[in-house]
Amino acid sequence: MALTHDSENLPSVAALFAEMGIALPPVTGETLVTTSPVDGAQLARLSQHSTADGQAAIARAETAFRAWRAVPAPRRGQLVRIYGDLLRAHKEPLARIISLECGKILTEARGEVQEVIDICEFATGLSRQLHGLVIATERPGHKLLESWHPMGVFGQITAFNFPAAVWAWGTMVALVCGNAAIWKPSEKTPLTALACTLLFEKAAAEFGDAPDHLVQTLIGGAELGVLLAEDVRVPVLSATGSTRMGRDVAVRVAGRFGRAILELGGNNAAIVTPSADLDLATRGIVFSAAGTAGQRCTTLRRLIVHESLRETLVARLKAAFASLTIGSPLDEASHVGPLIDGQAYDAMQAALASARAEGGKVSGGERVEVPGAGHYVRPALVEMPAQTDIVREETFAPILYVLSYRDFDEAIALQNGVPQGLSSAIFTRDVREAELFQSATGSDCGIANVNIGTSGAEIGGAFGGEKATGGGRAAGSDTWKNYMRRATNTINYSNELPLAQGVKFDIG
Ligand code: UN1
Repeated sequence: MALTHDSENLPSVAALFAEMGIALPPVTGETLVTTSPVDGAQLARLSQHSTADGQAAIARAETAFRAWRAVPAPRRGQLVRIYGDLLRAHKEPLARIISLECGKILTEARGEVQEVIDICEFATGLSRQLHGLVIATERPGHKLLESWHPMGVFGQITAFNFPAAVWAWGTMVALVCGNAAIWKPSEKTPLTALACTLLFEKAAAEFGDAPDHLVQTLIGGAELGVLLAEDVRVPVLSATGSTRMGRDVAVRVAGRFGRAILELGGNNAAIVTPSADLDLATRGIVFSAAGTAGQRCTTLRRLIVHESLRETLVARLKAAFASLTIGSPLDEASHVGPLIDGQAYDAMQAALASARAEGGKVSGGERVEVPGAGHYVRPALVEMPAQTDIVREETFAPILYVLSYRDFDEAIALQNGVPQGLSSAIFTRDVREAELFQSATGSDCGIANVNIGTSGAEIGGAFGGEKATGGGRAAGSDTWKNYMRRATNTINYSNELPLAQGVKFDIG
């Protein structure tokens, strides 16, 4: 039996899988036990892949790639379109699996499945728009152009907090580009990964002539990520997670001249200026800071507020944080679900202790009792005297540090004064401040928003950030180029052989 559900209060994983017309494979060999952050109950026992399984998967993916690259891109797009339609039909059970397994509230889990559907639409359209340039040539009777080709096997390492969407960002685009894909999901969310992969197999069956093993998933520990990072047969690897993990992956991939697409930690800030609409700012701040229990890479972690507003805004935020419903993510009334596990809870409490030691005044952050063994907390607001060491670190929990500023330049310096560079926002009605914030001398992040929070980006824009965030752009805009190799082609259709740069090399 693959499923050994031991909670009476949670929906059955087996029933949710059955609703989608899929079933978990039987368990053999090494097993991985998954538990739900909702109440600590065991959700399932799954077979783990060994590194030998991983090696074999890479070999199968190479074979699949050789067939898939020859299929015209718009036809490849049809597979992704079918997959998107399948997810539309099964949005609710998949959202419930996500909620059960990573603890995000249902509306956000549904939003995550929607994000996958959106990227399927995006990638389907893209499948008719993969294009190169034709460039002016200096030689008569010649043509100079660029063409784009698939890379081969695309490897992907993803985190627990977006257990489906981040995979789809990369894999759906990689597929229309003509690659085969291997996914190493977080050990904390293998059920979502299996559901996504099994549904993909259904889409492939409906499509008809997709090669076998076009999309594979490796369930298991960090050694499988290392395998993907080190294997020269994986020319492009995307990794989403901590900066520590990304540094390790980056070095391994660079050591074999592979291409890495890294989306790592964020330490995102919002500046609130004297002209801001405070009602709108409060709503934007609370969703970005407390949503997903502070476990998005785009979560708002730092508030940089003009000193004249500090007291008013802090009072509003304290009231808003106190009014949030903390509880089971499966309860439609909850705003904030559990942290992923006890380790996340301990890291949050340790960060709050450091903040206190560095002069911070903490409100909230305490454990909230919810039946079962989940780790629920009230989001914390921490007024800091300065941007101290703990503020410059990313703690993956709902802690919002409050800093104040006097001059706008000081606000920008604080915003940029951390190692990470993912997302940023400004709340202002002053067009000069808004423009400056978005200019070359403003925010140094990959995302710079005006009058909305730092989280919840749409899939159309390129997503990722600078500095310790890793510099990668995983999806949206023209990031398909990351999943392809570029060839420059010069064609001579004349009877002469003029050399570039006027070089003469006459023979005979
Ligand atoms: C992440 O937390 O790794 O912008 C991704 C957002 C989501 C994606 C977050 N669309 O918050």
